[in-house]
Amino acid sequence: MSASSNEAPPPVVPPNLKSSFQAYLRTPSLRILVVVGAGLSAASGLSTFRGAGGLWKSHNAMQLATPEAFDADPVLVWRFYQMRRRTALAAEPNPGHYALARAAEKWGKERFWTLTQNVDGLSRRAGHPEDAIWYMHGQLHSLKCFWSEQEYDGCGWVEEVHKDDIPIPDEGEFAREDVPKCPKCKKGLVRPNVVWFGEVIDEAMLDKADEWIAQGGPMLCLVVGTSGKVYPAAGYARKIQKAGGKVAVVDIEDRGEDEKADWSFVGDAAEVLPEILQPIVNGEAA
Ligand code: BV8
Repeated sequence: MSASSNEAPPPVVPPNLKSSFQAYLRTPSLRILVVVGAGLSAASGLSTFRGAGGLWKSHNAMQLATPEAFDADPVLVWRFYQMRRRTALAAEPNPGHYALARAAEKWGKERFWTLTQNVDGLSRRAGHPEDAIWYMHGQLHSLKCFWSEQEYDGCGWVEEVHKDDIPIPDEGEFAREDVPKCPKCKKGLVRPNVVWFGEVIDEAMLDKADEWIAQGGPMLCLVVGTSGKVYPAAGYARKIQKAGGKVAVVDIEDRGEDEKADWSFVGDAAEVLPEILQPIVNGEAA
């Protein structure tokens, strides 16, 4: 093993920005709310929603992630999700996922709580403590019953599936009547258990997030790899700022201005997060 491979990777963060941010991490009883988007998984090879890879077969992901789209063409929507399940299962968590997971382990769910918009399962596979992360938009690897656009919550059947065993090819011949029926009520269709546009988000968890912010005290919203276009996820940085907290943004684009950030780290989340969260992960900032 050559000496060079033992050396830490070259720093990606400007030293003065990093030292200012890491000084703030040492604020006694600081609490951090992390809001994660598709950019965290980009280094794992998963395309983002609005980036170059955001289109799929001339469809826009935003048009397919709705109950109306599923009601109109369940085969097309299932193909979109099967393709994403397959690529997610074939991908590996990256150092950004691990940095967030290790920091959550160190500080615990009360002081380091992650809200992820991602449904790819990579945070879970990085060992992110389950009680310290909220999968706001659901998970690709979970299924539920769907009746129709009006009653899309179906009969309540839900099942976790972590293997690629849903019999729906993302290419080739497949007819509407082949879309799996709900095994419980036999009436509804099986759909991905994700929150589509226009569908409500877990009210209890939304209240929990507002209570977390209302606790006050020193707070930081760490916004990682999201274009900040989807609500309510996009609203937390402002809420924390209004409550007297600070905001740090990690994005491959300079989104600091958009978020009126106190720190804007421009770079790959897979490289930036392990570097800036080092004081938490190695126990210096307890
Ligand atoms: C709801 C699951 C009640 C499925 C998704 C208030 C104002 C305006 C509109 C609304 C509002 N409140 C509610 C709405 C309506 C709607 C909404 O927000 N619409 C938007 C488009 C205007 N919200 C809802 O419907 C939500 N429900 O609020 O219910 C209600 C309902 C109707 C009306 C009022 C109230 C439900 C939203 C959930 C939708 N489901 N996903 C699936 O995944 O298939 S959202 C989808 O977009 C994904 O979850 C995705 O994560 C999310 C956000 O996208 P991003 O993650 O930000 O990804 P994007 O590609 O956009 O950006 C990537 C970023 O990463 C970029 O900044 C890029 O620069 C950066 N990047 C790239 N590479 C890297 C990187 N950064 C770091 N490192 C890298 N290597």
